[in-house]
Amino acid sequence: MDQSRLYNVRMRASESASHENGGKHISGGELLSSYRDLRMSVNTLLDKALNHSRGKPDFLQIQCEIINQPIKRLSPLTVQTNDVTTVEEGQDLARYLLEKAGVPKDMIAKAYKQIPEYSVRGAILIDIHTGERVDGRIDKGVRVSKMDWQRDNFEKWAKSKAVSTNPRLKEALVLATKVCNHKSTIAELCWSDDPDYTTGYVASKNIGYQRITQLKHHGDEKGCRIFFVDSLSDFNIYISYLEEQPILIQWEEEHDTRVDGKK
Ligand code: PML
Ligand code: MG
Repeated sequence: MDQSRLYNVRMRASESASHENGGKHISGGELLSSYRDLRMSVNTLLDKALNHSRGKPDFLQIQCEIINQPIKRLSPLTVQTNDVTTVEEGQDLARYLLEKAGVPKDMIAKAYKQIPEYSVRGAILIDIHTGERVDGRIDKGVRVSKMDWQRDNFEKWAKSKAVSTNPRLKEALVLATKVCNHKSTIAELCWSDDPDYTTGYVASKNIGYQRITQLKHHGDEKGCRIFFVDSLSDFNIYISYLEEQPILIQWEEEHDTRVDGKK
């Protein structure tokens, strides 16, 4: 067995029935694992599914699959935390940051009008020129997969940046770094569907990963994940990048840059 080969390990859990049969989404998770660490990796995702604030799963699936494509390494987006005192202040800041990232103001307004209609477990894609949803995945949305950040390197990064080793931050930063690395992604807007987690973020290549401490009220189970996209001339290639391209986040202190781009 070649120990350098990695497996994509993914989990999904839902209540009442499976997702495709109308069950309520409880939890999902993604990681990359060596063969040697597979047992531990499966247990990590099993723990996540069994101890979740959205409820106890009645349907739970964990899948392991060898990765055959070359793995691309990316530096994490720069991270900044914006403390806000109300959800209104947080949402105003999110709109401001989306505009700064390159999404036209009227399209941000159009997207926000649609958010209450969505009940999607993955991400939705919105075209920045029309403000229309373009993924066509109805209530499934797009699930970004095949990505991870090895623990030692993540912990070294967190120590150097004086941020906590919060696993949610890690998972979301891995995903945002992968998504924003594609030239067709202009920005991502996200907040959690977990009722006890109010921090969300706006991310893009130019503004980095901008955490906002309140994007929803405590107790609210409605999450949001929107990718604002431009020039999707080849929709299938974009989706295949999100779902299939294996990515490992790799932080190198010597290549680190500040938000303004200087060393
Ligand atoms: C999620 O839980 O699904 C998304 C969490 C987004 C924010 C993570 C953070 O930066 O703390
Ligand atoms: Mg969640």
